[in-house]
Amino acid sequence: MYIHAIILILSSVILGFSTPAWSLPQFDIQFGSVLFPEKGHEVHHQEEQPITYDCRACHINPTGGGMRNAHGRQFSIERLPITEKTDATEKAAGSAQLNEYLSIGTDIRFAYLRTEDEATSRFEDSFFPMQADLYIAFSPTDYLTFYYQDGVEASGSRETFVLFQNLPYNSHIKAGRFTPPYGLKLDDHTTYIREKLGFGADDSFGQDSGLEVGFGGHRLFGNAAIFNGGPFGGPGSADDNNDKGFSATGGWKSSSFWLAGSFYNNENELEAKTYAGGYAAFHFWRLNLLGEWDHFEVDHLIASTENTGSLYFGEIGISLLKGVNAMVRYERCEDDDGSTCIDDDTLDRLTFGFYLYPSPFTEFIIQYRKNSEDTEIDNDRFLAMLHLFY
Ligand SMILES: [Ca+2]
Ligand SMILES: [Ca+2]
Repeated sequence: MYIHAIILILSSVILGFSTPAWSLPQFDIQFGSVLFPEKGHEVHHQEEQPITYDCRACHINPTGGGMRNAHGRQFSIERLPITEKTDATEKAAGSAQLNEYLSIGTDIRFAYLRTEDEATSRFEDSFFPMQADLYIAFSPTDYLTFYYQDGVEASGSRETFVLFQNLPYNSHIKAGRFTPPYGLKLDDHTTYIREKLGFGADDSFGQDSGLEVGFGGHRLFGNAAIFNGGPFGGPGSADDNNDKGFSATGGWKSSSFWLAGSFYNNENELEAKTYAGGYAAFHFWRLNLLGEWDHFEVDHLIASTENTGSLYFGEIGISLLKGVNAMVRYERCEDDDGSTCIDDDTLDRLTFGFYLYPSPFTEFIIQYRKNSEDTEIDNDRFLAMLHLFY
């Protein structure tokens, strides 16, 4: 069994491609009160860890995304799917923990994308594997984890780091290659709040090499990182100057309300980028509300031009029944000279979608996105995606 896992890992390392998975803040806010109640002791959080409403409740990476921890796996068989948990799925979830020290995980996303004729997307009518990643985590002690991600698709972006964890105040130190902490960190890399800020697929999801520190308390959380920030940044890039990129995010999360802020600064010989923003989430009844606002300033140093603008994101999700969610999402990008916002001729977006969890470890997404421009063109988009995760 272990030999098979190692062979699989080695072969994916040799293939040398990968893409990161991202966290789902929707889950945090939707299920916060169920999984992490304010009072009393509950369920499946690891006993040695304090209850936190933050990404690290379910992911090994404290800033979210990628491999799930034991609690995340338990959540994905118990709370998420339409079907009830069985002994078989419990056993399957548990088998991710290969032994006391070694655990594995995976994300596979297979998508179908269709766009209207006037869209600039090359995925006009395409099936494609968006992601096929394998994770491995080796934790020789409670305080140390070696984290590896590799797979096919989206070459050049893999999170790989050493993590010192369970430090005082549930804090951590991370050293390696990772996506710097900023904003809601949605799983959808095409949202403006990711794509327009350099956390999209064209920018290797913003990954860079550096150091991060953070903590996840019962309600307060914070994460900060320094990274190379080179003009040709991205995974594995070296730094040819003395400037370092910096980002941080932090705030307050309870089981039904979040309020947090983010900051990002990165200067190199080509450009200087500064972002600041806030995000919030709210849960009541069957509804989840998520919102993020970001202000950005990009100085193009060679051309001596400057562009400032704002990004707006709002989402309302509703849990129709267990394992069946619907959402509507509004996005807007506006800036001074159009160099950030209008490169794809899109200013406003409205996205409608259904998120189904028919069985454990399975997600099925269908989405329709209406793109609106000052000069209207036919560029709406339809997405269907099967996502298997473990
Ligand atoms: Ca630098
Ligand atoms: Ca349009």
